[in-house]
Amino acid sequence: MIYIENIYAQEVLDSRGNPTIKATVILSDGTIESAIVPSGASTGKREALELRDGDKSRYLGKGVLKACENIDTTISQALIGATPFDQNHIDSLLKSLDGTDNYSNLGANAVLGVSMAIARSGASSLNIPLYRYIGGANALTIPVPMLNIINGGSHADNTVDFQEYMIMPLGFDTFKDALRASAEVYQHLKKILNESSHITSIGDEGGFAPNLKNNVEPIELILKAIQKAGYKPGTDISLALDVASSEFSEENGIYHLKGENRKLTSHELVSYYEDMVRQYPIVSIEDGLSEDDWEGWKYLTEKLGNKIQLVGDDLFVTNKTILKHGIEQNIANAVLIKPNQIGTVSESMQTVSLAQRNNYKCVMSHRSGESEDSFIADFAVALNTGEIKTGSTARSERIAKYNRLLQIESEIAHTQYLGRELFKNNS
Ligand code: 2PG
Ligand code: MG
Repeated sequence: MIYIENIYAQEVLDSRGNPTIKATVILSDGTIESAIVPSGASTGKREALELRDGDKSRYLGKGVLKACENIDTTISQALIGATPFDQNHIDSLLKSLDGTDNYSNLGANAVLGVSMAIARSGASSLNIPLYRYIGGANALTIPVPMLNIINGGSHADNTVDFQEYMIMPLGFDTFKDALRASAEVYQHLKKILNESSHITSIGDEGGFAPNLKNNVEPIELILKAIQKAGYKPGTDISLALDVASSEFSEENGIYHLKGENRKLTSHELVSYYEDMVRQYPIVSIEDGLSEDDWEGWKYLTEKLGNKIQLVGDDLFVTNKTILKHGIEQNIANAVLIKPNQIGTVSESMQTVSLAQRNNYKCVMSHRSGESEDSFIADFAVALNTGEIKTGSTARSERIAKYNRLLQIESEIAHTQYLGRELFKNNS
């Protein structure tokens, strides 16, 4: 019987140059696999705990040596000898070993690294791809990407309040064509920014980060780029936003758009979105209101929930209990899936399954601090999430996921790319 022979951790760097965890698992058959954990900037309050050392003499307090030590001692002691092929059992062991709801003992970064590395080692030992190992025969949907080509908010040092302006290539038959079109739009956007004397430096997720006069100008620029590239906005390529509004909400339910120098109530912000949706081909808005503004979210969902996708990120933090409350109260209609918000592979899968059973859409997602690890590409295919958000078509930590999806698409004989079908029920 094949068993886990060793588990160890290493402190490595993420795409922002901050330390993160690389967990490695060795099986008794000689299989060695690793996983690197990502890290967010605009984190939700209710996310699982990312354990940092807080020792200011190293990495400005951001070191992860304690979390590494937890892997090297407590976690490895508990898991050595176990089978790698029972992911749910492994993840339950990790959960009870930690003993808290949010992994505040061991650190969700320690736990997720091990959880992902074990899944990968299981696949590798059986000599099958990760998406097939996790998803079985049903893993065949290559997700539609949401590509973040203009960065603002806490992912860039510019005047744009909204965090992410994304394109969604819906009008294509394959992921490969969809990605090519997106990359062309990105290059045209660069030219357009250059021609209008805007800077073309990029933000954390590889999108451009120009200083613009309001939160609508990025949309106008992107629409121009889509047309210049020879595509039809709204037919070939649509738009998606991650407003990340928890970042600029104030305690009293007021949203402070600093770039536009004005303050709005939740209802006013919803009207702002309604105007945008009327005017532009926007098919999805993430975190349109803050994680604490559930009343506002109810209103937002009433107003726009049957027209566009409303994604809860900070709102649900990949947590099935919180998502369940949202479903019961008719809040949002989609959930962002970030494994490090919840801690393990199995818990992420449970949240996806709850969403899918209730007709909520799922968007697999990277974090703004990423690495070369492409686990989420396989994970999205395995769970048929149908959508993935993993940055623009620049920066290798983003491209690693897109390139992996190209590989998967070429490996599976009959994949499906559901671009045109994704939002066909929306009015
Ligand atoms: C988000 C993410 C990823 P962060 O808000 O959706 O784009 O950002 O990882 O900083 O939370
Ligand atoms: Mg978000």
